[in-house]
Amino acid sequence: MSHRIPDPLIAEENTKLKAAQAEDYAALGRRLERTGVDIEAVIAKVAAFAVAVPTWGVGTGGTRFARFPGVGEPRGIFDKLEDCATIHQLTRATPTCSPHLPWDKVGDYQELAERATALGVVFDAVNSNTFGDAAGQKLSYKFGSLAHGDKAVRDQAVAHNIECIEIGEKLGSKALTVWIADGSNFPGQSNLNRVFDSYLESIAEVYARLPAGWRVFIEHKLYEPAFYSTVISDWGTSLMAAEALGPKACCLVDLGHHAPNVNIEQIVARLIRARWLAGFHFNDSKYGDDDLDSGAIDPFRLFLVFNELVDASVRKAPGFDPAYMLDPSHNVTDPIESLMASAMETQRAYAQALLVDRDALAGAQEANDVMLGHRILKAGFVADVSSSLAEARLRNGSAIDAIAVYSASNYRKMKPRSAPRRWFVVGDRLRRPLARDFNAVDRRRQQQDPAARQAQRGFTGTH
Ligand code: LRH
Ligand code: MN
Repeated sequence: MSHRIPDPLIAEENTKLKAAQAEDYAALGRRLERTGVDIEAVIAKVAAFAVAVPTWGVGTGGTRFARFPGVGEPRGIFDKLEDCATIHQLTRATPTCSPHLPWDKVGDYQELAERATALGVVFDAVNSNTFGDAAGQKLSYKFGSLAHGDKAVRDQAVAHNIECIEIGEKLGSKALTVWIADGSNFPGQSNLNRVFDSYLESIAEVYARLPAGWRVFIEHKLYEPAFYSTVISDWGTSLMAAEALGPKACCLVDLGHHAPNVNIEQIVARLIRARWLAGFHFNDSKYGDDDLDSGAIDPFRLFLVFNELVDASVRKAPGFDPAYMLDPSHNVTDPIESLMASAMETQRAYAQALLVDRDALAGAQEANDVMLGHRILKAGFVADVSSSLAEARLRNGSAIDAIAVYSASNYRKMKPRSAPRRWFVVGDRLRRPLARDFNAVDRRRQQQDPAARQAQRGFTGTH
């Protein structure tokens, strides 16, 4: 690892905070004891909480307007793995990372798998990408991929997804996440039924190639980049597809993929009841698919989602085995700081949901004591569980204040990574619509193919 935050620095920073942490933790323990909650039972669960980091999230994000890369940007998947390892080193809540292909393509997957193991990072669900045209790709996905009108394009997209499964097998993944951008911008542009039929036909071919023990996560999204209709636009459509495919298929909920004010926790409750919940892409949003840090805008909504998840785990809901992943994008913050914050705020929502007195809540609901029910639930949300999260990190050998240690570490400056300046800060290039592609540099090195390099020049970086 080019630079690992030294453990003595973590210990040094913890020493400064230990006394206050012990006091806060003891106070929380006494407060919970009064409500019949054993804080040690909560810590045990919180310390075991895990959420995957998206490899595509450790580089600076951007929008169609501009991208402002920071110092020490990851140049490719090997750098991204180091950053994922650093996030886990300081939070002990992110043991896995979710790769995206072709963005994380390399020549030697054995080497990549060994590198991840050496860094203590495990590969989670692999994500396919048929929402952009990769270098050297024969047919364009401009008008769709798995639901494209042309069978040849659908076949190309099916082949890509099967290749993702094969690469995922080499990396130890156990699931494939399929989000497609397929849709239309104008009424009349596509036949709303035929495109879904085409999708079902294509995804069935991918489903048939799932190895034993694998699942396929179908990710719905209301709109963007399609702005009139999206083929897999909502949980109902996703559920119809999963039911058509079979038990290895299930529905992934990205919190940013719904119309404003949609009751996402109720969608989660329905998918759990139907035994089709795959898991989550946690992030937050105020308007559209803003991909902001988890819990940054509406922590109460995140808490209400975890309330459904804890309720399901307490009553041992059949088939309940959700995969937790983060999927934010970072335009103005250091991605590592933000991903640590997202992981810890997701963990906070889980801890708060663990505090809900479920028997008393059921009693109030049965008695239609509306205010009592609301207050019992809200009591979990208003509890300050910060010291229990910090205690879990401390006991897991990491930082009481992960973000303080990170900023004290000077990590970015310590990394011998020259920002691939020549690709991103050439002025005119920023005016081009940018596509999300973090390791153009990697691929170019591999391809050494002047034509591909030329094609690459138009394809620079990240969203
Ligand atoms: C689509 C999405 C999907 C990823 C992409 C990077 O908006 O949430 O999960 O493939 O972001
Ligand atoms: Mn997502």
